[in-house]
Amino acid sequence: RDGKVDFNLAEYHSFADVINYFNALAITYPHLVSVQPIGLTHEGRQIPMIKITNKRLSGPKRGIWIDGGIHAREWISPSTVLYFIHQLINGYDQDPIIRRYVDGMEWHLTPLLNPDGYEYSRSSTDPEIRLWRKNKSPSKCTTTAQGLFAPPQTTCCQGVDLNRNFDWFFGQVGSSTDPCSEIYNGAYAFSEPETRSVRDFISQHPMTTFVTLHSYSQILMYPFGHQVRTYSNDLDDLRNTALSAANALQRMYGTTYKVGTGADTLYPASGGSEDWAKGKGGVKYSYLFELRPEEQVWDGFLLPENQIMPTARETWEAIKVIATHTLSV
Ligand code: ING
Ligand code: ZN
Repeated sequence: RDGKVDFNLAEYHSFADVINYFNALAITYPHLVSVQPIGLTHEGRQIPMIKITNKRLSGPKRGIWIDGGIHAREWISPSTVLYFIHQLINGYDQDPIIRRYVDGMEWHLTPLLNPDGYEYSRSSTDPEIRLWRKNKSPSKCTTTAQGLFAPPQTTCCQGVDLNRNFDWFFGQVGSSTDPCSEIYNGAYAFSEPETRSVRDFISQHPMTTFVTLHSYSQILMYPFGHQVRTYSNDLDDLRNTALSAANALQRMYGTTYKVGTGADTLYPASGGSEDWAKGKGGVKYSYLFELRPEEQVWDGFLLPENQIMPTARETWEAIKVIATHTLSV
């Protein structure tokens, strides 16, 4: 439960609930909160972003970006970002560490980067719909020859995998040019309003830190994910920070995380936001969390609501480590 604003963090929420929650926060905590949508989706929804900082303090502040919900079916990710928002706002008067974070940094939190996909995923328990991953970009058709005497086949499909649509070795590995694929990368880099909104916001608001939340597998990734054994020149700093973040996370409930690049821990894939943020977005600390549950389960996207709070709490411990490093560079 939130303090002054009534909102149950322990359940999954609709897009409309999140919008209403943000508006209530902006009214209740005007000195800390601004609501600043970063763009419009294909279906005309606003992509909600909340900025949290002590507005009474001017002067330079470190920028930190956290997004969730880039993939529609990964419901735990938006819920975890909402918990971070709650912690920052409600901890401000109680906890001196949080006060340092909110005084010294500008937090930019986007819990639902893909609201069209999220709302679609919420609309049915039919696996085709509940397990939707992409956005809801208009249908694209491809025609393929069937051989000498059969007529050519045309198939049309909706949606781009937004985490293949960033400009980082776009279209090279772990992505597809087939619009019907789950990992369809789109017609060109930044063809999608959701990815363009991230690019445009970050180019206008430089960030020290970029964090993107996915599920599932319990992995904390740092760049680069497009090729195995490929790292930034400050690898040691990124890796050591990630290791202490994963340690802090584990201390809470014993949840174990792997730490490494996406390519080294899972599979190589290009066009991801975390790689783009580090490689082209001017960010120092760039991380991707694969939240609960562990890798081995088959129904990992259907995380029960009773796991929202533990997942959010332990992940917040990791975020605090990353925030402390953000303040110290
Ligand atoms: N996982 C990420 C994906 O976009 C990833 C992880 C990114 C792996 C980049 C390797 C490289 O495929 C989810 N949850 O989709
Ligand atoms: Zn994902």
